[in-house]
Amino acid sequence: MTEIDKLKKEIFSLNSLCVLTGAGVSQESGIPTFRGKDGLWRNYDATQLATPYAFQNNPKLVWEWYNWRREIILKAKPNPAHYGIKKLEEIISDFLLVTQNVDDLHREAGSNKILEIHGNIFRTRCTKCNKKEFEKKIFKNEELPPRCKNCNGLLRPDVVWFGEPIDEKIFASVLEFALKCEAILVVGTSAVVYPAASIPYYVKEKGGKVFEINLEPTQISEISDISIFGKAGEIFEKLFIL
Ligand code: BJW
Ligand code: ZN
Repeated sequence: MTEIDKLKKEIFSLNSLCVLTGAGVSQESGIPTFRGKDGLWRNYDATQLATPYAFQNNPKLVWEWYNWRREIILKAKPNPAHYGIKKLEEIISDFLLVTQNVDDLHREAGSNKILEIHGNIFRTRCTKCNKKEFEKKIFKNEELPPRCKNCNGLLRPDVVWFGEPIDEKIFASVLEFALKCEAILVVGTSAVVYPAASIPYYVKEKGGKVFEINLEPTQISEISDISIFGKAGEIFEKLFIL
């Protein structure tokens, strides 16, 4: 039996499943990941731009990066990994998708039971009055950095940067589910960013199973019951050929 067959068998016997996704899930949709050679933009390291310090020092530069990403994302379509995860939501009664991605592609693929723990790239938040707005658009270069229509405060992307806490209520819901689910499927994340990377450990500690799909081994592979190495979209296509 191949690892894919084993995973298929496990999935069809589950009553509850948590899926944790990262940038690798959207790679086949043409969206760059954060780490490795993919994570470079105009010679800037992506992880250095996703910080409150970068925004404080140069909001225009950080906005240019987010605007460039918005442009790529707006052109992108969900791939078989997004659709496969949506299918899992239909098959398994007690289901939760926890995504670190801000690109909205899971929702575009039809996922409903989803928590976006690092926010959403199309939502802005006013740094002065806190007003949030969601619009799938690209800003004109001369509009950057954008200002609040309400109070003229500086707008920021409503995403979670390094050193910033994840919304308390959202993370409480994630933990509640992680501590009761039968298994977690971790897809396309390097699992180096906390607290997201701790979620599979909570599941494992409570006796749940851990499954992983990634191009290469990660820290999660050590605690994983089934690891499948390859492109997530291609693996989901194979998983659901019934
Ligand atoms: C494929 C594929 C294909 C490719 N198919 N696979 C404990 C220890 C050490 C440090 C910390 C700790 N706890 C907290 C910290 C600090 C920090 C942290 O974790 N640092 C580490 C890097 C060391 N964490 C934080 O700061 C967090 N906040 C926090 O802890 O707050 C505490 C606090 C409490 C109270 C008050 C104040 C503070 C916040 C972390 C926020 C992360 N934000 C970002 C940006 C989001 C917005 C945006 O998109 O711009 O989130 S950074 C970036 O990394 C982004 C991602 O969601 C996140 C994870 O990356 P991901 O998704 O795993 O992508 P990659 O590129 O790393 O990996 C891609 C993977 O896919 C690879 O494995 C490939 O092999 C694979 N792949 N193609 C399958 N086709
Ligand atoms: Zn405002």
